[in-house]
Amino acid sequence: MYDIKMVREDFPILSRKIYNRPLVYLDNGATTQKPRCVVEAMVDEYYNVNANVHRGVHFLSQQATDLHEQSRETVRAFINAQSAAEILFTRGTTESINLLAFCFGEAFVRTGDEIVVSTMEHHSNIVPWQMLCERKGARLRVIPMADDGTLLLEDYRALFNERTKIVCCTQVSNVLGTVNPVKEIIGEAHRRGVPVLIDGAQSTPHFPVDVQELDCDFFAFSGHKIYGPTGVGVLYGKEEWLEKLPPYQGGGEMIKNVSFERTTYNELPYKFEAGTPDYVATHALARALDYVSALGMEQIYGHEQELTRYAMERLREVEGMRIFGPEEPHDAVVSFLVEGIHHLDMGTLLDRLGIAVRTGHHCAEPLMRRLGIEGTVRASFGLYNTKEEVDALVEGVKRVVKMF
Ligand code: 7TS
Repeated sequence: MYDIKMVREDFPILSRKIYNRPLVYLDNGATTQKPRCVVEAMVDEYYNVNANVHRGVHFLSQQATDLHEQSRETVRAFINAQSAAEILFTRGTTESINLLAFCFGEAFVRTGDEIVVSTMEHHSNIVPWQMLCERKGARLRVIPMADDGTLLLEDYRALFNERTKIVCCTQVSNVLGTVNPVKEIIGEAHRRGVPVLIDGAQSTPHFPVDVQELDCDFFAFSGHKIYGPTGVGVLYGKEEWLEKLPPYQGGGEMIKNVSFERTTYNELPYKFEAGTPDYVATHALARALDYVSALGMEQIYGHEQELTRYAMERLREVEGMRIFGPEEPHDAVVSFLVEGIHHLDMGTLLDRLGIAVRTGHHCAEPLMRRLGIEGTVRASFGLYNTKEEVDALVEGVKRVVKMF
């Protein structure tokens, strides 16, 4: 196990005081804090390397290009993709899914076709597909969910027909912490010749992911949720699929030759990367992946699981406590409500104690509707959180309950 005290020192923000109290940062599902090595990589690149990539013959441009392309290789290794050509840099999970919905939709979706999503998707894995459905006259089908926050796989199997074009499902729910059996979900789809997109925004920061082992066709995640910078993310796609898709945006980088009569497109992955990429952010993302890899994703998983179990157990001491999501497997997100206390009041009062949690619908309104609630209070853990911070949360919740 890694030394949590030393790890916390890598994150300067964690020693901040909020309202004169030590910051207890439990909003890692929204975004994570950045270790020094990530910020320093960005500063160093801007101060010492900065030049546009893939364009210049000059030294700095070559160096920036090398850093950018080495980062692609780091991402490839991190999720175990077969080739770096399968790693597309985007602005984040949201853009990754929009890219796929557009390109896949152009190539494969026609009037009357169907796209499968699950009840517990983040809006970013619903709305782009809905927009595609509107453009094409296609239809969204939804995998239903049991009361305990697990997907109903029998019902999932029954959704398939000859019009099913793609299945889009999150690996971990950002609200419930449910870890979906994505391997099984992918297997069922493949048996019927249907490709699958896995939303890995909430899984990649918490446990090892191997896209070849999962055999998913597409996989999306965000840099900022895994201790990297904002504004960068990844869409992985199997080469055989990416080759079949038309480009997303047009512009520089994505072309081979342009004339007013006809343009030919660049090879993978550049076909999908129009314009100057955020090459400083891709480099810093690679440093973040190096950082978590050095700690060990298995170790991070073990630590966060311990915190999650402890938080669920201790929060249950509070009268009127309702914790959402299944008991097992439950990732590092604990959503709860205390009877008679609005989630916003709970969040606001916890904030006054220096405890940062998220409240509301968490960009999952259809899930809220399914649960029959408007929102929850959500504590989400990262690799640097401690048991003492869980204690602070529980004591904070108890204090709020006393006030009501
Ligand atoms: N998918 C899931 C499962 C997510 O949790 C989020 C962000 C996204 C996609 C979108 O990621 P982005 O980086 O493109 O914005 N989830 C949250 C959250 O739970 N609180 O704030 C953002």
